[in-house]
Amino acid sequence: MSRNDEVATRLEEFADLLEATGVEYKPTAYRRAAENVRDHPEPIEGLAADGEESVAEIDRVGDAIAAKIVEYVETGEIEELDELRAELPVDMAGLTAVEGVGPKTVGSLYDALGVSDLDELEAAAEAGEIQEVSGFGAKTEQNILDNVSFARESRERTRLGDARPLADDALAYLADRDAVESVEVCGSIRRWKPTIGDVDLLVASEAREPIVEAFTDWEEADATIEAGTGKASVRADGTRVDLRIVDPDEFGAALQYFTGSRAHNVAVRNRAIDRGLKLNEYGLFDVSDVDEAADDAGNDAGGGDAAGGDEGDAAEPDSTRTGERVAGESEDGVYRALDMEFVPPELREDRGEVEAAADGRLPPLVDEGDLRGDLHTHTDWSDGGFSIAEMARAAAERGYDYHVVSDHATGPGMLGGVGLDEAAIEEQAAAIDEARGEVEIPIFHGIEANIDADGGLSTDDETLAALDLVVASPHAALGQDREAATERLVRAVEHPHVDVLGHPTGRLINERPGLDPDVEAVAEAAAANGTAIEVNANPARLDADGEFVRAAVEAGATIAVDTDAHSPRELDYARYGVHTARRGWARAADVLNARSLNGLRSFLL
Ligand code: DGT
Ligand code: CA
Ligand code: CA
Ligand code: ZN
Repeated sequence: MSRNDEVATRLEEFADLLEATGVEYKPTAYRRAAENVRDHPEPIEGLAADGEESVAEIDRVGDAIAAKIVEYVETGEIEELDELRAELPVDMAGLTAVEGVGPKTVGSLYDALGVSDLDELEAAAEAGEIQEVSGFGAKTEQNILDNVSFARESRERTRLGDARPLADDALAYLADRDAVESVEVCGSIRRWKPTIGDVDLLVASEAREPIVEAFTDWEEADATIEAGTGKASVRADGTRVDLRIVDPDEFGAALQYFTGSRAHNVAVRNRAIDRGLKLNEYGLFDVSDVDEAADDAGNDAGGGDAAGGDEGDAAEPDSTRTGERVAGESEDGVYRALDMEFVPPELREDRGEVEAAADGRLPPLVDEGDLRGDLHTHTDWSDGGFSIAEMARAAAERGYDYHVVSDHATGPGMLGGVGLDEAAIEEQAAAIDEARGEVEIPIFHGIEANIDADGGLSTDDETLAALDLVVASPHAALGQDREAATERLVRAVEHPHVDVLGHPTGRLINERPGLDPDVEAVAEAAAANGTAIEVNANPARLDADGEFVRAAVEAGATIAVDTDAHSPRELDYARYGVHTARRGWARAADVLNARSLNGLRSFLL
């Protein structure tokens, strides 16, 4: 965390505490200042060293806030913040993670009931105490009960979009150390799970200490949790990062083991056992000649009678190096020695991939390089920050063959006049035409229409018919029950003008769960109507998720991998979408925007 981030976080905490104690206006001022400090290009400690005036030159940072920033940089504390913390000793971040609970609610519930953390909040709601507090009702209490466990989980897991860049940074840093022969990420992050518990890194090296030392010296490491001989853990940007160091000839087996998932590993280990082999983090061993006595000396699980072992034995591997080693240096070699195809990490969830790899029928998964364009992007015509030509040019620079502009239409969930009405869409058509003359790749004029609570669209048919492509997405009424959500989405994909069902559940990872439709029913309707199901690659969404994609692919529906970019930089989100599609077993052939320009055109006919 940079000092700018750190200072911004303190200012935000200040804002929350002020708001919780009933202060008006000031919280907004602190939040705006926090945002600008966070985005400010110069290090805040340098400005603070030059004095309050320099700090106050940051936009929206007034004298009073500048003084507090200098105080913090100089002393590590803000006296007034400490006083507020003492007045309201609560886990603000944890409590406000509950959807619908803001700082004001936290303040009221602390005053009335002494609620200070998530456990106490849940207990108070379960006891029916919250609806008795003035200003609260049964509905609020039920909302808290419904959302508290989601909030608890959110606090513990990091979004892939935050963890992956951190892991990439660590990878690049470690790859640069002399003693490191190879380095890889493993764990859930290598499987591209939407959220991750911790980041796991694996290094192959003959050395140990210099690597542990380099790792704890990593610039992003805020604290060392543990530093042993073969492993170490640090905290970076609030996330735990685990490092293990193994000998180069065991790297493949360790990579296989620490990539998980546990369920996948159990299934693979059972296959090894069936073949008289033993698989653990050190390698794949032929144990058919190992006698019981020698084995007992080593370990009491699995081993000599392994060939007859059941899942119970396999769940806890025999973690010795006994037997003749048949594979372990490369991960590919481990799978090969088990007569399996290499299993891409995204598939390792024990959902049939072990059987498919053994039968040689794993699908050739879509790759990052397969995308030929983006079908869902925004410009400054709605809430994007860049012009039509700027966005299309950025797409061309990425090597794409075409670009789709799909700004928001008006409708439910569009606040502050963000969306385009029918007249504005027509006006935009002329602007798109103009941009076509300035950019070398074809630009399609699309729209992101809103799906009403009952599945209708908020833009009229005539306007939709004139557009090149229609993405339809839910933005409001996301708390619907399963039946209503399913009917709504099925109706939307059946709409004759809808080409792509955008971020189908509307979930925001760690923020709101979104709709929970019957994905098979939606997938079948999409296949029957020739409507693509979007994997929205924004790491806050990853929607549809792997499971939904799998249902879509199995139903024969088409997938669209879109970034929903609001800036050229956000086009980089594509990789999260591709790997999410891979988690759903999608091939390039399943992906609409992996098709050529002509392929896309014929789909849209
Ligand atoms: P996470 O961090 O909660 O998102 O999930 P993972 O899958 O990264 O889990 P983690 O970090 O606890 O461990 C990384 C991988 O290492 C895990 O996927 C499988 C493997 N692993 C670690 N400890 C064990 C164990 O005790 N038994 C087995 N079978 N596998 C383990
Ligand atoms: Ca992990
Ligand atoms: Ca771990
Ligand atoms: Zn949207």
